[in-house]
Amino acid sequence: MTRAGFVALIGEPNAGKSTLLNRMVGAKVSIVTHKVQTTRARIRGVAMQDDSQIVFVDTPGLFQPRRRLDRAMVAAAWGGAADADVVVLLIEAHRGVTEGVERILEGLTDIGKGRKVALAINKIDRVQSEVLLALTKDMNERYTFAETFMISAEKGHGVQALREWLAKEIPEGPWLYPEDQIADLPMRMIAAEMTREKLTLRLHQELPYQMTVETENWEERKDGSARIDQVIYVIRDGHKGIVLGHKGETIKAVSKAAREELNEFLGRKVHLFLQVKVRPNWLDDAERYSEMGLDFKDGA
Ligand SMILES: Nc1nc2c(ncn2[C@@H]2O[C@H](COP(=O)(O)OP(=O)(O)OP(=O)(O)O)[C@@H](O)[C@H]2O)c(=O)[nH]1
Ligand SMILES: [Mg+2]
Repeated sequence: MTRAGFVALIGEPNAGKSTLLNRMVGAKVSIVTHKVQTTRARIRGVAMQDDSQIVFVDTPGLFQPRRRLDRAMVAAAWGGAADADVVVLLIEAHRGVTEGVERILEGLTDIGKGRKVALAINKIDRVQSEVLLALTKDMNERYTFAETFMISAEKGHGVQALREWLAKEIPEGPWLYPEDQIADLPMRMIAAEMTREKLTLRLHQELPYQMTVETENWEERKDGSARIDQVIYVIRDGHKGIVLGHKGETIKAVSKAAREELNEFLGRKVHLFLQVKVRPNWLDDAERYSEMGLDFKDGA
């Protein structure tokens, strides 16, 4: 008897959801940075455990949205939870029960009605064990979690126990993907995300939140390599200058880092071409949202 089901990973921005998804899948499917609001849409990664196929759904962090994009991201995250068989709430061990976590617990009163919710206290490598016991008690007094796990998504501690528990919780049924598939996301989007990760790591302050990357063209070449053309949309002329950098240094470094990661991911040579376009209104442009995998209407 096989099992298959969806497990949504939810939590505040930066909780480590994407890091956990990548560890569960065993490959880098979702981008990770030290900055908040890195993930913008739902990203599916597939993991096998015994006879169970667990489809992990990484979601954007839950926060109080201000802009249209923020609202669409938060809606995508709650939508991921509402569609899942099991929900895992990630919190950061060293930050404890923040206001943001309290707000998520309020949201869970509804979402939790139709499905089990597990708590994963992440980043346990950053705290003493006494802190963990107190936090576990506090969180379980606030919400009836089906189970509590203490993990380090980055180091791997406790992750196998979570995986084995989830494998038993998802419903019986045939697998949803071929056994060797690890992601359900168009390649052009994975490629755009890789470039956005490298940009986010290099750019400061608000700029990462005011740009988006799209793959415009993907050409398979006869020699087995791929030519990938991407556009970086920014909202101001000044931002274009910053993304390009002095003598084009920044964009060159970003392009090199993204290309190297793509080469490795695809297992073949990639020629990556990046172009920067100024689009003052891209944050209110429906087409940009569908390219990101978001629903424009959710941001209204
Ligand atoms: N020390 C420590 N750091 C971690 C752990 N897990 C994740 N991180 C770090 O936390 C930061 C955020 O990780 P992400 O996986 O991008 O977090 P996220 O929840 O997906 O964030 P958003 O996409 O912004 O919602 C990164 O710098 C990770 O390296 C952990 O177990 N221990
Ligand atoms: Mg993320």
